[in-house]
Amino acid sequence: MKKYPKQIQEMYDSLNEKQRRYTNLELANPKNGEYMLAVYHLIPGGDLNMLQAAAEVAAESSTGTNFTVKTETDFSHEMNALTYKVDLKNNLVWMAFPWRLFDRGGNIQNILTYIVGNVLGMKEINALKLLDLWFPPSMLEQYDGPSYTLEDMKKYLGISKKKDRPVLGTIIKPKMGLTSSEYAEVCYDFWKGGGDFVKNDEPQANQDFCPYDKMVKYVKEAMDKAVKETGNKKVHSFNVSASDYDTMIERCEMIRAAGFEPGSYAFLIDGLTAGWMAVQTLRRKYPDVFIHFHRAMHGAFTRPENPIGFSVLILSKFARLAGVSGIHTGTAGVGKMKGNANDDIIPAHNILSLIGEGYFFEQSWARVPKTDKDVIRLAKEDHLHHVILSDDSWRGMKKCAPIISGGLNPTKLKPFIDLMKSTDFITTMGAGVHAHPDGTQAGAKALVQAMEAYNKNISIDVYAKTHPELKKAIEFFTKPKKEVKAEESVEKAA
Ligand code: CAP
Ligand code: MG
Ligand code: MG
Ligand code: MG
Repeated sequence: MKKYPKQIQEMYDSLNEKQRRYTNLELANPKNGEYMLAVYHLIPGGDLNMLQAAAEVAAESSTGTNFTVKTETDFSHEMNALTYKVDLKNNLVWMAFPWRLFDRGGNIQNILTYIVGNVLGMKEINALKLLDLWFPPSMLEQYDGPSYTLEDMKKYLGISKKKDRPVLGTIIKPKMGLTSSEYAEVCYDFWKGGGDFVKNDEPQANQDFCPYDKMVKYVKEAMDKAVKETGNKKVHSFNVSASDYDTMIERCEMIRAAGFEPGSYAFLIDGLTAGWMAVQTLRRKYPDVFIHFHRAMHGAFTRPENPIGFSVLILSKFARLAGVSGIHTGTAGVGKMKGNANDDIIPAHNILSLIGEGYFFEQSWARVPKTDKDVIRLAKEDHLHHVILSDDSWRGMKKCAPIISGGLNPTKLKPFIDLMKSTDFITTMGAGVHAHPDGTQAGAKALVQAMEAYNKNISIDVYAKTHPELKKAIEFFTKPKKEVKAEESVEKAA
């Protein structure tokens, strides 16, 4: 009998018996707490229609395969993922995943293996991109969420809430090739110039010209010297990514044994190339340390023109679920990497807020009773005022901080803050500091001066009149340079 709009009805009637078991366009209440919900952009492969292709994806990403098998049971059918809504105009499908499918105890890699695992390689799709996810409260409780947050780091650095500002950071450049002592020298120069935070670059490990133990030792000496001379606390984010668990832990323990006081060091992990097991291991083993997720390789999945993969929002939400303290979320095109507000700012706000807007789902990262109108109103505003996030564990999962880098320099600080409408992030400028005509210390001073100008609501051009390092930075970074004009990124089918 006729149930759905004509085109959908025809597609529904075309489903075979197996595909019907992975389709339920009348799912009463997807947000009943039993399901993790997902939205994919999907273009069918071969001669399949949207519902057929979606059913094949739902099968492969939950309990099924390409045929019905004799071993299925009534209970296994209850664990089927279900297509529950389609938007034929925009090639979108909504899918409900029984979250009991997932490994108990809060395992991210397990979920990804389902929802962006085999399905990305299926012949039944020509395009499949996971755009947004919604986690039910009953699932959130299984996951760690962040422990040491940007709040803790700002407190350690003495950044007051009243005069909030981003943590001013750099990445040591050249990306690779300095000896351990040369590396530490550059750290000292940045900290001496007034910077807060230095990170290893994403490939830093135990290279023969920069032995890890020597790098740790000399960074400690450089930090002690800079703290003494500036009177300010400093932080260094050490890349602890490694070939195996033992080596990663050995690097963490080496840092902790080197005498760094709690709060003065973070653990950087190349989350995609080292893997989610490494990310979650660090979160569980070191809840007192800022866990810094670098997302090298994410472009293979997230670039807007990639039809197969997942969005920056997906990566960022999983980082918060895993309990990462901060993750790179992109400069929304202000810097050198591709991206735009849709791609980068929405994720940044989502992982900061207690109730975050996604592309399709409003995600409450806490058990905020719908009746608690006050908390909901405050939570919606919180990424501006942090009114209740001073200790958001009170209500649920703590915030995860956006870390913004990729081609930024002091002239781009205000433009990015204006786009972000928040100073709740860490900025790390590599070339933006070390390419300064007068070197790293001047580059750091220029960054600090750009921040001062912002806080005083003075344009950097005016402020530069009395701040030579900023003046030189403006001249250097704004002189016309052949920029790779990124063609308008494919508007997400949001
Ligand atoms: C930035 C950076 C970061 C990229 C990563 C680099 O250096 O250190 O790894 O920003 O991109 O290696 O390019 P610059 P994203 O400041 O010199 O550009 O932050 O988008 O993940
Ligand atoms: Mg299989
Ligand atoms: Mg880098
Ligand atoms: Mg760079």
